[in-house]
Amino acid sequence: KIIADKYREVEEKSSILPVKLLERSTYFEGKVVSMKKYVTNPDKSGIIAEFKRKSPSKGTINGSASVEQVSIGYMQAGASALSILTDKEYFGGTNEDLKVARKFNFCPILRKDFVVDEYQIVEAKSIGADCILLIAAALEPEKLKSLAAFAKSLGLEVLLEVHDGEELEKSLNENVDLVGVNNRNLKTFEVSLDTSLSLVNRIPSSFVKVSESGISDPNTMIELKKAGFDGFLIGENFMKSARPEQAAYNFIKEYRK
Ligand code: IGP
Repeated sequence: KIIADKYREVEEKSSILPVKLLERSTYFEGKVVSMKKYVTNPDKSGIIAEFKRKSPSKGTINGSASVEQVSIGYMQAGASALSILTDKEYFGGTNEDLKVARKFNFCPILRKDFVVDEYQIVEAKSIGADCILLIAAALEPEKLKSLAAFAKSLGLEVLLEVHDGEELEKSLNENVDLVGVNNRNLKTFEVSLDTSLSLVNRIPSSFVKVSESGISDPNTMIELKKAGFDGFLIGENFMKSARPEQAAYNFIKEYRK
């Protein structure tokens, strides 16, 4: 359903605003900051801190947070990178959110959306993203590969999201930079960390490994790190707080103890 809606959205937008216009945006010529490098930098926490107002599984998570304040605070707290939702319909995000985060932060930014078309990749680049998400469950392997190649041609990095071994095997390709294992099953919304633990050793070492979703305890992060993960994508656990940046600060402080 989300994917079908996304195809419709892209079709409408791409006919209104031609790619040529996007190419003239402020960020199109800009330098990309490597998510791969920041996530594996041992001086940083490995956390990709997410800005997410709502989700299909939880409804409203935070209706009042400021993307400027939260994104700056996440980075001051010790996050390695940012993930900004830009899907409006299901997650309450906007391209403007990512632009604001870009304006105030030098770190790598993941554009969190459901990419189904090259148009969205040009758009990601034009609003200042460094990395895009490609979801194995939503794309045919051939299409995923060509979208990944297109992202690379613009200098963007690619995070491939999988949630089982089959998806990993059929969708992994050389244009991918980071592999994210989503602990949340997108069909049932059930969260299980075993998803990450059982897949980590099947991801070749040339890829940066990210565990996504449902991480709410610094000890869990320690366990995932020991198992071989470099990166940790954390959203709700921070965003459900009235001060997400403070929640991130406390979490990272506890993790470093
Ligand atoms: C963050 P959580 O449980 O910490 O809020 O999860 C992130 O992994 C999650 O938002 C996510 C997501 C996605 C959102 C993972 N894959 C794909 C939208 C689309």
